[in-house]
Amino acid sequence: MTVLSPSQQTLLGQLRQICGQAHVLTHEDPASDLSAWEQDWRKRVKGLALAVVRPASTAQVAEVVMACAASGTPIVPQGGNTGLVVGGVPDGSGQQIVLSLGRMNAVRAIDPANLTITVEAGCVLQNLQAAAQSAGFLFPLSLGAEGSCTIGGNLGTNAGGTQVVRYGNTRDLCLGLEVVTAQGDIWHGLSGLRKDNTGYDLRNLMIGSEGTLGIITAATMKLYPQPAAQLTAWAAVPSMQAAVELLGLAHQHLGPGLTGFEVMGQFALGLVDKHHPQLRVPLWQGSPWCVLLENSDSESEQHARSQFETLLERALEAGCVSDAVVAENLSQAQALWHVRESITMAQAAEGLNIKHDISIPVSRIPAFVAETDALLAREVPGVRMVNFGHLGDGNLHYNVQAPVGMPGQAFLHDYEKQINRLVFDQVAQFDGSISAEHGVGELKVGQLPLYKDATALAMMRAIKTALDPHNLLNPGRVLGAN
Ligand code: FAD
Ligand code: 2HG
Ligand code: ZN
Repeated sequence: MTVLSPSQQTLLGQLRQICGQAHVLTHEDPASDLSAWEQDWRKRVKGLALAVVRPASTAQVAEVVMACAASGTPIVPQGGNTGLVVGGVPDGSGQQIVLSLGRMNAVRAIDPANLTITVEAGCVLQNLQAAAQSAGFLFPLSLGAEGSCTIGGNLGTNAGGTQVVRYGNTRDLCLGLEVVTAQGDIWHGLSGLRKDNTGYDLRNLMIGSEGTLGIITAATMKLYPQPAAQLTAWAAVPSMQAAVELLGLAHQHLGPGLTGFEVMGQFALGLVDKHHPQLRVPLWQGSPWCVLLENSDSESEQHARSQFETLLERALEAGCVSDAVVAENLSQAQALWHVRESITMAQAAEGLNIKHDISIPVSRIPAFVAETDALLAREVPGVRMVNFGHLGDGNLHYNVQAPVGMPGQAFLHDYEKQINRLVFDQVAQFDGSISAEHGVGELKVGQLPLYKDATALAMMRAIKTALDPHNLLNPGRVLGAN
């Protein structure tokens, strides 16, 4: 058990007064297990929290921040703790509090005429989607962790997911924010305005700041009409170049109906087949790549199906598809998406691995993959590439698994630095980004100075110092020691 200083004891007393005894969890109680908040999703890091604090309202968040600021206690905001870059767990010092937004999960309002929904930060993404659907609308943000990630975390990381090709990232879906600042003030910015040029864009600054500039307590998000029909197809493609050609045809034939375009490498699908044998993975054994396409149609299912058929016929003629299936009904479509969304879990089951969440101009992806695969195979013989992702957005999950027989921990210890360097140097050569949608967190802090424009970094540091001069909000993340 950690021994607490008198000022920490005082702080815990204040936090219990603010949130209630039951909502301030500490290691003082030997029965309480805080690992769900202290361990990151990928099991890369296990921190030690001074306390896990669970406020129920924006006013409580503000009071918690003021109490922490007065005692100089750092705060790590946390939503569903599904982040993949070690951004939402405390460090190992036992000095930081985790501010868990999970109890703030209400849907505050839906404005059908304005096409907006206002929700609290701890609202689980799937519940937000369901609330939109019950009101007759679509909230398009969609990702594999949607059953446990929260809209606060999605905004904190500017999450992408599988519908970006049509609807954009979380930032593009947000019209307003309510934020508690590092001083404990509340910014009431929940406007549902689509136009507002009254100065600096604070909303878009907060989005993607990974809890380092403010604590998002609520958000007003955009709603869309539900499509009349949604069809999913799965295509085997002979090469990454063919996948890019198929993407071009899909844009041409489906226009704004193209709402998903995911690419999956053979080894990634093989892992799903191996670790999730109950799932049926189509067409993967005979093809180096498969593509999942989604067509959302505002007319009818018949129209969507005939558009899809024309697209796939053209693609077969052009040789960029070797075989394809179109889901006959919703449950078949869901089964196909389930395969795609299971790759991350299957990869975790195979062992600790190195992830590269990168973006490259779509046109250059085939050359990037060919060159980088070859360089990696030379650098670490036997290395296995788990390559998949949102090709429609130029975003690959270019992940690397240990050679057969090498334990994941040893692989990371011996090779992570050199593999990261090799891949990220390649990304830079191809004018890409080393973080497309997962953020920087702690895992990529060391990489930013190597790959991000120095002037941009200096401006980021100046903003952090201005908004959080005592470095209380998620210290060490994004920018490292400030
Ligand atoms: P957390 O993990 O709790 O936190 C993430 C970051 O946001 C931390 O820095 C945290 O401090 C900050 N934060 C959390 N809440 C707040 C708040 N209220 N105010 C300010 N900062 C806050 N990501 C994608 O982009 N696309 C995908 O397709 C995708 N698929 C995934 C699939 C799986 C199986 C898993 C496990 C993860 C996936 N992710 C994906 C990553 C992850 O789900 C997203 O980053 C998600 O947005 C994190 O939400 P969360 O609520 O779990 O946030
Ligand atoms: C996805 O697209 C997520 O499934 C996770 O962003 C990616 O596991 C990964 O590397
Ligand atoms: Zn992704």
